[in-house]
Amino acid sequence: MSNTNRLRIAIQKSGRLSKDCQDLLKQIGVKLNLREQRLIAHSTNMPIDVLRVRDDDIPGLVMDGVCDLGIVGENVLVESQAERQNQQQNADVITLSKLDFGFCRLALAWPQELGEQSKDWFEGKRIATTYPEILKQYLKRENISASAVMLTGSVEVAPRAGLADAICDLVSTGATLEANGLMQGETILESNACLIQNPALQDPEKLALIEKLMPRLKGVKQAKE
Ligand code: PRT
Ligand code: ZN
Repeated sequence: MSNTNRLRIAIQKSGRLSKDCQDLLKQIGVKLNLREQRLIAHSTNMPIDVLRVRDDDIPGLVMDGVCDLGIVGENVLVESQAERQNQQQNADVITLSKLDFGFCRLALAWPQELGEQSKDWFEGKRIATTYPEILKQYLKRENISASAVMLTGSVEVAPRAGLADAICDLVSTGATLEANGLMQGETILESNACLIQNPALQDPEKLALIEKLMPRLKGVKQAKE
């Protein structure tokens, strides 16, 4: 449990979601001194601390109550929930809001030279991915017996390197797939960044602060529409 009476929000330290997270906090009126490369940034105008971590750590920090809120891609959240459920660990969060950044899709892809393929093609194949749990759930749902090969980076080179027959990776523009001679297939998960809360949070002052910030967040989202 969080041992501070300041609201703790986990965001990605450096990566695709960092700037949007920092901008969002600013837009809802949370002033932060982010110049220093520190793990924790204290708000100068509200009882809020921002923890800057790797995105993969954010769901667990919120589920375990180390942080009260977190901003993370649904892809990372869903994968982490499945992993924790497998280990009989608590995997509950409240999704307070889907945010309007971090859009991407988790999609299947295979070497372009093979041309269009149906789902049957995946039978018995090896699929490289950073999201093995989401992939396994999809394969189960679709009754396909294929294996997931876990890779934390450079997934798109796996077929060429002979490590896998196909991949299941995040796509936004499709340029990476194209550059690696891969053809995009079915989307198995659509993802946005989302704001999550620890469901066990009970501190009335923190809950009141969240209640105060949520309409501002809604206002920022509406202003962009
Ligand atoms: O260091 P840390 O662990 O915090 O960061 P990370 O390297 O794991 O994540 P990062 O910063 O790359 O991405 C953070 C989050 O941004 C992801 O979890 C997604 O929710 C979201 N996001 C949105 C994306 C993309 N778009 C995206 N295009 N994450 C990754 N990509 C990669 C993809 O893996 C592929 O390599 O970009 C490439 C494809 O992009 P296109 O435009 O060529 O299709
Ligand atoms: Zn990561």
